[in-house]
Amino acid sequence: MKLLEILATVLVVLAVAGTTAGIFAYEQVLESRRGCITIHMRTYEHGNPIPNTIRLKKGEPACLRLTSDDTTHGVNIPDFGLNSESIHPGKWTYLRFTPEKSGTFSFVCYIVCSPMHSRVRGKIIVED
Ligand SMILES: [Cu+2]
Repeated sequence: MKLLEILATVLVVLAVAGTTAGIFAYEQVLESRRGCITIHMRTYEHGNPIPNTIRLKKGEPACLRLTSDDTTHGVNIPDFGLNSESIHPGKWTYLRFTPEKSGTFSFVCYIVCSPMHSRVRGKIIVED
């Protein structure tokens, strides 16, 4: 009887873990299909964000899918008054917005991530 209880518990744990992993993987596929642009944040010393320049369309909803390849970062887009949540290595953070003006704008890191933190930046080109 004890063995059956242990086996049942293991099966329930595996089912819950498998379902959670499946939902997470499915969500990632959905996000990529929704047109999210993936940006890998990196310190200046590690090469800065990749890609470093992204292109968006004015008036069209945008989705940035952010992760870090080294340490914790944060994305700030001053011209749009936007901050992402903290971006941790191996995790995904999403920043959604609709650019309502065209031009070339900077995105910068707002979390001190390295001695050259102030140089962690990229470019957003919003086209009409
Ligand atoms: Cu930084």
